[in-house]
Amino acid sequence: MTSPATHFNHAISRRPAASVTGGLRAEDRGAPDLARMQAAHDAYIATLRATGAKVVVLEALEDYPDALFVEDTALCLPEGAIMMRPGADSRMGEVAQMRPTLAGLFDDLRDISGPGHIEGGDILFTGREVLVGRSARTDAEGVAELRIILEEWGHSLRELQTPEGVLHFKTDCSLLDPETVLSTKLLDNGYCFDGYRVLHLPEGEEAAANAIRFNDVVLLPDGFPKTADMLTREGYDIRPIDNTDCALLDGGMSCLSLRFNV
Ligand code: CIR
Repeated sequence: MTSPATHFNHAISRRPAASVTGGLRAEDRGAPDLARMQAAHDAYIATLRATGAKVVVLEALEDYPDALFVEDTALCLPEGAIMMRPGADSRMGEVAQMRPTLAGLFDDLRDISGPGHIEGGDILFTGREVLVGRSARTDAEGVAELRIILEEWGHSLRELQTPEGVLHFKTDCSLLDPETVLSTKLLDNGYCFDGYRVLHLPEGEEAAANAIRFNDVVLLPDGFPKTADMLTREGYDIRPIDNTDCALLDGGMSCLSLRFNV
């Protein structure tokens, strides 16, 4: 079964720049290793391409250390794309860098014009609805502006809360198929995923929560054997990807691409 929330013919990624070593992070656990990060990024793109999707790979942007985390700049839906308005000042300029690429692909391109803020990492499209977590990066005004556009496109938006200390809503969850969500117990507090089947991350493997279902495979951070076993037992075809360096900047599988159908 295919769904516009899990099956895609296109993706956009951006190469990490040397400046990525200065990327934002909640806690400093050391700087990422650029060469290893590039190798992991290559493996990520090859995995997306192996499913048959066309992957556009944009040039690195030295002025924007976090620009490889393209997901935060836009929301791509079947009806069109919406440029976000990041809550991190240093990331605001990334939106204008992404806009021309999406303008070339989408007939209907909208902008969150502010004053509110919203980042793509706080948005989970499940096919039946759009879940948005308010966070330190995504505020009520940003969500309200998104809601107006989504209502016009016939999507319902459910506003939730990203837990304190968690960067983005999707830092702690992923869509595995239109009925199933992978989530930390912390995020799945009993109401977020009402109506979905929820698989909880095994204890100690919460950092594997940011995975992506992309066509018939699930890209999962490498090094989480209990999660890998659980998903394999559940019938998912997993592709482990080294996330060591992105994790130092609070990034995961979803952040590294925009995924859509055109
Ligand atoms: C940031 O703090 O904005 C970046 N270092 C990480 C962004 C991760 N993006 C995402 O989860 N969508």
